[in-house]
Amino acid sequence: MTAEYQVNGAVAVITLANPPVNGLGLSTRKGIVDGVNKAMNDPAVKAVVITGAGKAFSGGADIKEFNTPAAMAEPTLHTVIRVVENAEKPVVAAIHSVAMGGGLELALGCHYRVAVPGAQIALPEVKLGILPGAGGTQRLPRVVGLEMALNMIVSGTPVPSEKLAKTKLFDQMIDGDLMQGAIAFANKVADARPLPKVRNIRIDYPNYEGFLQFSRNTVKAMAGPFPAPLKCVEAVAAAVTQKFDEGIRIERELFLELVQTNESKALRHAFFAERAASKIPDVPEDTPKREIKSVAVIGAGTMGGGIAMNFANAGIPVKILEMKQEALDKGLATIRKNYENTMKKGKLTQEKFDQRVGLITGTLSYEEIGQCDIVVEAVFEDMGVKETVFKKLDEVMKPGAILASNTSTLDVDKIAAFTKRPQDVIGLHFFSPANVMRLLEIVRGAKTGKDVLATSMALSKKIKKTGVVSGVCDGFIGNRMIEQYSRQAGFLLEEGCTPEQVDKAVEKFGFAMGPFRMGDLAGNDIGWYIRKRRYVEKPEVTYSKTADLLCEMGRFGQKTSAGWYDYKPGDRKAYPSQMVNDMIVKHSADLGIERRKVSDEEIVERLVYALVNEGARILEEGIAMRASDIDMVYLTGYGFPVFRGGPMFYADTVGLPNVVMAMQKYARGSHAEAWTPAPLLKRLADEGKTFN
Ligand code: 3H9
Repeated sequence: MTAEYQVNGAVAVITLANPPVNGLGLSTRKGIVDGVNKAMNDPAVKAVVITGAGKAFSGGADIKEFNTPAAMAEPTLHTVIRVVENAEKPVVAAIHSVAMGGGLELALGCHYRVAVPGAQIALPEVKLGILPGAGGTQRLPRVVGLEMALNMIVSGTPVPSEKLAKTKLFDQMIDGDLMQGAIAFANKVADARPLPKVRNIRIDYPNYEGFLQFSRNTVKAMAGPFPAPLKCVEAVAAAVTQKFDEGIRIERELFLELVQTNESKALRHAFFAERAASKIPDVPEDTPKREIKSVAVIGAGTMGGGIAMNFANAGIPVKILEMKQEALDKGLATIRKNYENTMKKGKLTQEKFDQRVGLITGTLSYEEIGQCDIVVEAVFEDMGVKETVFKKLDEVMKPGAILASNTSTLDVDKIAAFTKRPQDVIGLHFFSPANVMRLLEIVRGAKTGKDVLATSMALSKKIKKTGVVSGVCDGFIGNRMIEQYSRQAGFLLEEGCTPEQVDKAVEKFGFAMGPFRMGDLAGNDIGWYIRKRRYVEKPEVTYSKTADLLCEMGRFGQKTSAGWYDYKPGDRKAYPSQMVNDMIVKHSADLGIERRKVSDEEIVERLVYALVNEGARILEEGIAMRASDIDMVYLTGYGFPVFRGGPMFYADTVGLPNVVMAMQKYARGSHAEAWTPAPLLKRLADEGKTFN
């Protein structure tokens, strides 16, 4: 059992001991019930304290157990809380570090709660697409009030314990040693009777109907495709409109409904996927890391500036190197402007603004960056340019400095070979806007040192990115897959779609932006440049020429106020362009294609399954370590709908045999070669297995 029992004078202490965060799995639940029973049967024991070992009181129900028989096995969390609440001797929760979800619900079932300041208190279930299912929606409003409880439950955001000190949630805040304080408190209340129960507290909120209606309206408008937030409101409403036991029944029903939804499964998948991505089997967590106290960035363009901001935000000084004073001044001014805009929105204090701007300096001299611990190159995406830069970096950087390239497609091994220290070279592929997007593809070259990889992973965490390791190939995980998606988007234009129709279908599916609006934002010239290289390197791969024709018209996207769409000055709204649509229709005619009506379903399937098929190849080749890493890349870097869990998880939910069948159907159309199922996809489909 993963809970320990000890008697300390007249107080029994039950310590949850289920690392890493004392998740309330079956064996821990058994341990609690067992401990409470022992304490009740021991006449020497007058009171009980429940606490958690290690870094949490409890992180809540064991999420890994969901949808398995263990989740329903007795004692369930409901039973545990009932046993605690009905105990005839006082039970005190001693809270430190983290009391979340089922952990907080357990504490709410105790007769008393004491806490140290700085503990994170939350009912974060909504972030997993569910709601607190062990009484949280009924008991929290009774101790912190209806409004505060509803905010906490609908947002899932942690509140520091000291902010709740004055509510009925806590009976005492303990400044010194928690266990000493908790035992002293337990001794003090040992003889108190009747024992207080949160369930008996009346919620006093005269105008609750108006408040609940207002909450329903607001939450509905914000919840998007997720059902959980509104159900949270319904469950909390039951706390005021129903008797306690009926409220619990309603909460339970809603919980069981939500736990089965694809949205919740997708969010839980993303939770574990994010944590899995930080693990590299042959680079254990204790791998020695290099110290990063200063950073250099080569290039003060949009990308370089965004990259520099990440490090400054984390308190690390950055030197940006440019070739010309004018470009440097422009880059630094843009960074300043970005910070000013954040300050104007009230998201940055003047002090932090000064600090961050002060951490970023510029230089025109390579010699001045030589002592930096890491340098991130963000120059033009051309191997010749990269060669010049890396040869120079090899000359000037101190021994042990990490040499990183922000290349989005090029061969990191070739780049490493321009230096005499390939073990120090790595790809750090940021996504635009680099100071906003969460993804950092960490490209491991054939010779990249394990310490360099471990340092880069740690650094990604420090700058609040989701680091995902990719092997070396053209485009790495994300851009190699998006190429297949873009190819399909191009073919769809030739066959009968407009950019607007494709974008709308994909956005309805849940993507933040369709491929054509995305192209206009990123700059269509970038793809054009890369395609020109590929026409030479891989002449066998076919593309629609529409994107090239667009670029030949000078329509590079928002930056030229014209791309797949028209734009008005100072306005990012995309207006369908007659000129572009005419070009597309003419191109179809030139190819002798009779345009047809394409359904939204076909658009989505072709784009998403193109991603899935290439993802399967990437997985099979070992470019990605796991399917969930591919999902993380798409969730954090490409706007894939979170509620669908990423392309590989989505394919799993559709069923891989169904994906293969759809691909076979599309293979009967044009460009059949794009629809040859990846061997891994075919095998898993045949064996009735999934990617994840
Ligand atoms: C619930 O309670 C339902 C009830 O209302 C009703 C039931 C009937 N279960 O984040 P970290 C693992 S739903 C299983 O890197 P940190 C995590 O996978 C639950 N495992 O650490 C990772 O494992 P590994 C409501 C869990 O210090 C390791 O712990 N609770 C759970 O940065 C470290 O995680 C939540 O939603 C769990 N509940 O942050 C809380 N939690 O090392 C979710 C964590 O193998 N958890 N793990 O990769 C968190 O927000 C953070 O993990 C926490 C610690 C703040 C606790």
